[in-house]
Amino acid sequence: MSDAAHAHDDHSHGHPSGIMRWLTTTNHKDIGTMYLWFALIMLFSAGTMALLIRAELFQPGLQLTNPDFFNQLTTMHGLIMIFGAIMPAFSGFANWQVPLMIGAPDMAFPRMNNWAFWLLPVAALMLMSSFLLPGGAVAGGWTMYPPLFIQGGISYDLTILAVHIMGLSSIMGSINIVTTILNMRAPGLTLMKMPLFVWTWLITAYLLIATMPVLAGAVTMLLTDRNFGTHFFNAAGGGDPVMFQHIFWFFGHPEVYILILPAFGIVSQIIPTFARKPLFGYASMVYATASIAILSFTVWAHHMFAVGMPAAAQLFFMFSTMLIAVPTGVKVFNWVATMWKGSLTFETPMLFAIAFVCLFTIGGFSGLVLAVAPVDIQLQDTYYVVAHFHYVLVSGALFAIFAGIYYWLPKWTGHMYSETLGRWHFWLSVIGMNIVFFPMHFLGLAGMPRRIPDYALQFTEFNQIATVGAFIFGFSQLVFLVLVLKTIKGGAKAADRVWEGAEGLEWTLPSPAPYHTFETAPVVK
Ligand code: CU1
Repeated sequence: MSDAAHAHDDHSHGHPSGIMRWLTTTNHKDIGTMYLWFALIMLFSAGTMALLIRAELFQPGLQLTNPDFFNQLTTMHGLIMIFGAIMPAFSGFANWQVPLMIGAPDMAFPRMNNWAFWLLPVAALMLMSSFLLPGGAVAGGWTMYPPLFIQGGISYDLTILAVHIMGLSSIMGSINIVTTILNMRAPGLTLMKMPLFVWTWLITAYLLIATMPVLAGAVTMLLTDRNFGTHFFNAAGGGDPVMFQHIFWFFGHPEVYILILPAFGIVSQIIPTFARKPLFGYASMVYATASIAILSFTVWAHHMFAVGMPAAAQLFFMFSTMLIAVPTGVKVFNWVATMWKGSLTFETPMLFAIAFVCLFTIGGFSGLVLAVAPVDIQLQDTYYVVAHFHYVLVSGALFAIFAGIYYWLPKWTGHMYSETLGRWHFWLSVIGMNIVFFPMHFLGLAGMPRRIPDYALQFTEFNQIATVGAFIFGFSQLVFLVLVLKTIKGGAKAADRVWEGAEGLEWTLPSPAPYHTFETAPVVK
């Protein structure tokens, strides 16, 4: 942090220090920092699980794991990446940037902000410790489908409780974000002048408030089925296991957009800066984001084509899913149009943002393939699905998170990161990521099932390629860790205007560092 920032941000007088400072902080920047560190720790934890999975799959047969432990790894990898890494990382960005970008002194409910964060490590510890319980962690997949989930051991109840706590955290965080954005904008900063990142988080927060209680309801019914003799999902007692899938995916599909809309927001901040042009089609970006959010409630059964449903229902969910490609296409068009004839430069944030546009679009297209009901029935539970959602979540959500970190780290720390290390991290990540996940399309089309520790011989080569890619991708994240630590500890002082040539867009950056927030909305040139 720069000296000037220290003068304004000095909270040391009469305030706790050391660990108590972090436990009790109500400062949005502190809480944003904690969210980001928590997300990074979870990324490395769940990433280690992914490497164990890939090591096991390097060749057919069982090498490192038994089938049950393998399934525990896939479940926990998914749960922790979603609820521990991606969502908290976006919460970190929201905490740092939303107040700064709208000219608010802090979040609307600073104490609730602290509480929302500190629930997360509790939930994560509960989830992780379930590996050590009798019977091990949940092995039925992160989607927790009955009847398998109803039969599991004590860790299944612990997982339900952890999901409740994470949901509580998300709801409190979202109420805070909505209230802050709607009530605490600087005078003159109308909704349609807000930076795109703020817009995408406002819409994401509404999605969270609408869907987290649905997930809570679903897992509560699992809890009572498991412990209190109800039969919501038990066919023998008149219940319906498929109903769980309907309820789960009514949460689960909007959740997909919870994991990607803030990424759209980050990329929409970065591309104009490095193209030195205002964002093309600002209003259409806002409406496209809102359309995606609304449509996301109408597509849930595309995850369940294989359970069997009337042709009319298959058609409805197929076409509603395809419809989402329209607003998403609007966004991709706008990002490309923003770059068109711009004065482009390719610093690390821009590299990750461009990779996002290209590679997320691959994930979008494979999503369209999967939307086609008869095709989906063929590809259900194959590696094609794994390839699809990892293009969306790794080269989509995670790359946007990296882009945003590189973009704002100079503002957050007062130091410039190493562009050399940043480029190494980018190229190793982008190459590694494609080596892991592209061959999975072929494996899936050839019929290799997901969540299985062993496979038939003909799948060997593509699995070996994928595993090599996974270790390249995984270990290149250590470059990122070193870069972040070096940037925090020192390095060149960041300029007031970090990204030169984007002055006309200053107020959306925000730059220079708003250690004091502005009183009225700055005029966009
Ligand atoms: Cu979906």
